[in-house]
Amino acid sequence: MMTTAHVDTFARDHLPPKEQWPEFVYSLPELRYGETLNCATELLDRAVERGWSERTAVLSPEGLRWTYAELLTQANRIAQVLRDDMALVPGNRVLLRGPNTPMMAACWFAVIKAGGIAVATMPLLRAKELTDIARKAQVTHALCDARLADELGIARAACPTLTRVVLFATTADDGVEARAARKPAAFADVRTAADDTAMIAFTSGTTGTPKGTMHFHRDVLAACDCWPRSVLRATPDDVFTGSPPLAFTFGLGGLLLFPLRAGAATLLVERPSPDMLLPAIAAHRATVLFTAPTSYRAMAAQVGAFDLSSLRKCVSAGEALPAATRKLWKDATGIEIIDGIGATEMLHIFISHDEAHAKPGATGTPVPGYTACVMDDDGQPLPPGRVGRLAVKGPTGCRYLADDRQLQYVRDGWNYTGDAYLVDDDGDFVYLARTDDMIVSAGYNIGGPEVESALLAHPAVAECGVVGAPDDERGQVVAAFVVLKPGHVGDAGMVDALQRFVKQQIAPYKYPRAVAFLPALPRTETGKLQRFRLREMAKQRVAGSAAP
Ligand code: 3UK
Repeated sequence: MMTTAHVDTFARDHLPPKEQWPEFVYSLPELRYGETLNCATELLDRAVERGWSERTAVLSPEGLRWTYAELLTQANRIAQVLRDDMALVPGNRVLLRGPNTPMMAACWFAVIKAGGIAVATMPLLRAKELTDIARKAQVTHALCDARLADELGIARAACPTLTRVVLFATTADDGVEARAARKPAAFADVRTAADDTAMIAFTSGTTGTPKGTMHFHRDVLAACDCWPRSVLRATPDDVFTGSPPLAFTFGLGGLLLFPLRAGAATLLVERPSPDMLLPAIAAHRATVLFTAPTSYRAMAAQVGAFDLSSLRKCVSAGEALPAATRKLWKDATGIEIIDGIGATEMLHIFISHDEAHAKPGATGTPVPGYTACVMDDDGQPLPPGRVGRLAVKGPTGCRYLADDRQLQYVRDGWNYTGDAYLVDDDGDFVYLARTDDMIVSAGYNIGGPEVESALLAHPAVAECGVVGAPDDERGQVVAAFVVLKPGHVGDAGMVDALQRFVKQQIAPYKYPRAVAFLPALPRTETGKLQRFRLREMAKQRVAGSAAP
């Protein structure tokens, strides 16, 4: 039995019942953690003990640079602001709100050190979404970047439990920086149990109320000790950078936890659009890049103007990496992208490949520590070549905060990610679509991403999204929404050219019978295409007679 350090037992009280948990597998020797474990102690205090105190830990393009010792001290001081000024007790939930900055990183560690539970939120969230999250997680405290304080202020009125809010990125005397400066540099981290909840990450779901996924201290370290060790293999000389927000577990791992676990540095960019990221990489000689497929496409067009010779590893996740995008980036930079599928429920990446084993169109193989399987609708494993539901298990897994949808994500000990996959003859896992997004047209199953991949290979196509549109005759037809590159015109001739092009690339029955042109595609803050929006558009166009 592990002894919890949580005085506020909310998280433990709202875990799903044990019998609804996935099976947790600790097959690797590096995953044997002690029963008392604080992941912030392991990542920061141990880094300094290891002799990394003078190495750079975090940087910003604005010129800020903190060593491991400085980051540790800042986190220790903020932990005391939480405990002594804000009356935090272990187990309280602390909402974090801010763009990716060194202060946001220090605040994350401060919460964990003080035994709090970090509830990081995406910068673009509005009051309504913040309210949903704060109410669901019964958030008691918040540390918020002063520039994003307005929406949180509105949300607060509807969140009775949220009584203590302090702002950072401010010189105000009652702000985090000024308060922290008045605290001693040392702090004794709360000795949490390995199975105390360290963080609640909310999914960027498109339907229903957001789902909070609960991750323990040992889960955070397990994420650091699986994919990063076996696939990424960073060194202390690496400089990480990229675009995903720290509130998205792709960003938390890739831009904070993994670099620190490796003794490396992380360059945190506040507004990481391609035109900000590229000069930042060049100026700081970044070596490891994390971003989404759409951002690789956008950046590929601009690389010529920048010295990217420092880059050595480029990681893509969040949605499927089209073969055309992999090629575009390789042609532009010479670098083979590392693709990996991860999920908020799983904390990070569980199927991936390294640079040497990249295969266009495939995600890769299960990351050591994880097992993956393609199942039929009854939960029976399917043979290679057959499309089914992706199921995985490993040292991390799904525990929703007070949510019946636990029963959908976890069955028979497996985590079902909601993705349609097949295993090819080489044993590589190939993504088809989200299970709910498979297009069924005249009895054929078609994955939108495969058609998108084909379209992206056409020189006039900048971006595209393919969904099913309702059709009386065929049930659904394949409908493509295309963003053209500058200088191309979306006329009937272009529709015809794109349709013929797709028929040459993949089985002709998959070609888009409907093609429409858009100035931009609807995307989430995490770079994911919002297919439901495209489906709504497709439906409306059908209803208004002419298909898209
Ligand atoms: C999709 C992919 C194909 C897939 C995430 C890396 O995306 C992350 O988490 P989310 O909870 O979404 C999970 C879903 O996104 N997906 C992600 N990566 C890929 N599909 N190829 C990929 N490489 O549908 C999955 O079920 O937002 C990614 C690390 C941490 C994460 N949270």
